[in-house]
This record gives sequence, C-alpha cells and structure tokens, in this order.
Amino acid sequence: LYDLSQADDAAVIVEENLNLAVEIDHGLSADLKFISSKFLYDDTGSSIFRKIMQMKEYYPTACEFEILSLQSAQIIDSLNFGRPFNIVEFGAGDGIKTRQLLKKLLETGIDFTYVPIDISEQALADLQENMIEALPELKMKPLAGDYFSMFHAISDAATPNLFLFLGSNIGNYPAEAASELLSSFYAAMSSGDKLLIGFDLQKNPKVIRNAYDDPHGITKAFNLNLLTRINRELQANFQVSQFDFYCHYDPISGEVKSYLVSLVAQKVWIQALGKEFSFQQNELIWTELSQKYTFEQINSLAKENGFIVNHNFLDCRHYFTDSLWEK
Ligand code: AVJ
Repeated sequence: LYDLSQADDAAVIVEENLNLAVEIDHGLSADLKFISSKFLYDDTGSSIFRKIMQMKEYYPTACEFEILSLQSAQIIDSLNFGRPFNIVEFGAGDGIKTRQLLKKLLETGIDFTYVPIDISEQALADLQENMIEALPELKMKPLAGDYFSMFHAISDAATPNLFLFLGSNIGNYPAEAASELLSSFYAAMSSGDKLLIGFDLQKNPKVIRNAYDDPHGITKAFNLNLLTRINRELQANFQVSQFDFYCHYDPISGEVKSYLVSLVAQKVWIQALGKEFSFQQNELIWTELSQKYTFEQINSLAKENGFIVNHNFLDCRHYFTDSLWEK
C-alpha cells in the first residue's frame, strides 16, 4: 500500500506509524468520519486518561477501586487454582486498582506472577516503577503490546491464568466486535483459566453523562490530543483550536458516543498520506463508544462465547461490576 522505497516527497512512514496511517486514512475517508479510540493512548493520552480517572465525575475508577479493595478476599477465594498462577492484565494503565488485589494476594502468601500488558511503553514503565515501590516482593513480567500479545503471554500451558480486563475497556467495542474479542480470549485460554472483566452498568443517565461531558474539559483534551498525535506522527496540520468535543449518552441503547466537531469548513493536509482531507462546518469525527450494560447483556455475552459466570462483584452503589468468568 505504501511503497517505502519510493524516494519522492511522500514522507517515509516509520513502521510503527504504518498502522496509524492506514487506519487514519480509512477513517477520515469515510462518509461518517471516525478515528479508533485505541489511538487515544499515546504517552500524552495515557497521561490525560490518568487525570480522567482522578475526576470525581468519572465514577468507574472509584467503583472498581472499591470492588478490588473491599472484595479482594472473596475474589481470591473464588479462584481456586490451588497452585502457582499468572495474572495477565490487558490495558494495565497505572495499575492502582489492580494493586489492591495484588497486595491482598501477596499477604495471603499465594504464589503468582503479574504480567501487565499495555500499548503505551511509558505507561508500562511508570507502572513497573510504582509496583516495585509499593510491592517490592511482586514477581512481574511486563509486556508492551496490544491485546493479542496475550498469545505470547501464555507460553506455559501448565500454569493457570487469571486474565484481567478491567475498567470497562470492553465498552469500546460495538456488540459484534466485543463478542469476537471475547471469543478470541476464550480460544487462547485453557480450561479452568479465569477472566475478571469490568462492565459499566446502565444507571441514572445524568451520572453517565457527567462522567464523559466533564466540566473540567479533561475529556475534551483527551479527544483533541488525537489531532495533536496525528500532527506529530503523520506530519499533519490540524488546527486543534478549530475543533471541539461533543458527547452524548443514549439511555435506550446504553451507548456513550464521543466526537470531535469541526468548527469551520477546513482542509487538513496529512503529509504521511500525501493527501488532503476536507471537513465541513460541524462535521463530526466519531472517536469513541463507551457501552453501558445490563446484567442480561453481560450474562448473554458470557454464555454465547462459552464462559461460565462465577460471580458478579459489585460496588455499593451498583454502578459497576467486575464479573468473574471461567473457561
Ligand atoms: C478506558 C475505555 C474504559 O470508555 O470510559 C474515559 C475511556 N473515555 N473517558 C471509557 C474514556 C472518556 C474509558 N475506557
């Protein structure tokens, strides 16, 4: 698709940006423009996301922190591995919530290895440093990569695994893709392996709206950073001040959808693609889906992909669940 040997004025796309280039080209050429939410997490985006997690409006973090702090003993009791195991975490981020569970496990004297996986190398390095400081006796094997790095993580079939997919990351996937992801998890797991997966539950719509349409503008900065990232990595000339952020929760479908809005009619040049893209005034770029679930939806997602639901762990307000599944 991109001939890197060509010595004309098209910028040479370094290999790690090739995927970004292909996907941005695809998304910005569509009738309804979109950019995948996975591109929100460059090093800057990961650091803005940490600020989101500290906002009181963004309740999922506090809910999951509560579950993993107050119910870690019950979670550990339901594991029943009876021998050393791995805890493999996808999208580990800063690991502060997970630390509550790991701390309890270490106190209990159970033998396990923690394998955090994250696409941001910076986030992973920070995580490792914080974990070593907080839990010096923790055995840790960090992996930089996407979810499919889990296939490399499971090198030793004799050791059982607890997979962690926390924070409602599953909510970024439309129904069909969510199901496909879970079925690929299932395929990679061995019988007896467990998956602890976070789901944000449907609740009073204003609570959900305030978590995304936050009054501090942090979620707006998180989304606008996509354009800064494209400017830097694909040598584009987005004028970030000419875009706004809009998001909307539909309590019927359970979907939060986030967008960038072009404030004026404008053209943007992306050097790495050698192409210009036009935006009409008020044209949208869809950036993220954050799906909110009912228990019926959670149970059928588990069932249709072959999992047994062991237990739904809930916070006191019943805003969020960490659901423990078994293959
Ligand atoms: C990390 C995907 C769970 O959708 O709630 C937070 C990301 N986006 N605020 C979510 C996010 C805007 C978050 N997840």
